[in-house]
Amino acid sequence: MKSRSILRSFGVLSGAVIGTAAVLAAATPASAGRTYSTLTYVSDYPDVTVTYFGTEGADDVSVDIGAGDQGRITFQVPDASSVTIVDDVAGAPCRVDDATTISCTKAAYDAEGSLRKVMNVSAITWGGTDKITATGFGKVYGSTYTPIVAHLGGWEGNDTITALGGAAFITAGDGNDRIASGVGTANFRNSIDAGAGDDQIDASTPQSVDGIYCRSGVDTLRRNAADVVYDQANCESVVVS
Ligand SMILES: [Ca+2]
Ligand SMILES: [Ca+2]
Repeated sequence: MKSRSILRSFGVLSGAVIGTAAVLAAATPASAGRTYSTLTYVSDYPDVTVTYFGTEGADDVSVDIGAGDQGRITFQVPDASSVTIVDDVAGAPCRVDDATTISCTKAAYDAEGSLRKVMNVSAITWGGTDKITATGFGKVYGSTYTPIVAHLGGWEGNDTITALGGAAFITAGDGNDRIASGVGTANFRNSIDAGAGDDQIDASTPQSVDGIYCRSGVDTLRRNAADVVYDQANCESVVVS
């Protein structure tokens, strides 16, 4: 375990800051001057977005969205010296399990008796060569069962972002990134935005339906016929399988 003095933080947006397009609100010292306003999530009260923020260093974070109503959402950061919850909904769906693990229920009642459901889960890392992995096929019950969407953001650095589970929304940002989109979930199109850089995108997993931006740089894309490429001209090498 590395002994670097890094504040790892993690938050649940409270109802007070979840508007029609809420912005990440947990107080994490990323680089000075970074604009959080580029990240928006549509999440109306009483729905909740749970967000893990990495650091400017090389992060390795995985999130598993468990199946079933009692399944937990688990973040693991194997090389962290500690993990911290910086903001939580009253009723506390999240807890620190150990020095490298935080887990959350999919729903919890707040002090006013409102059931707060987690509809979106995010793992955001900044600079550094980061690894983000999402697994699971978790859904949350409302009037119907709805997939919990994993938002995975790598931003700068040469990142490896892998979504092996259900609904995924991947934003790789700058850097030469390796992106893989897994099987997806019914009635939801995974979203992949590779950002600038020479990226390798694998959206070819059977049953996954992806919407893809290659962006600038020399990109390699593997996809299947059901996928939609929004900027075909920016995808320098494409294999359809
Ligand atoms: Ca990129
Ligand atoms: Ca390109």
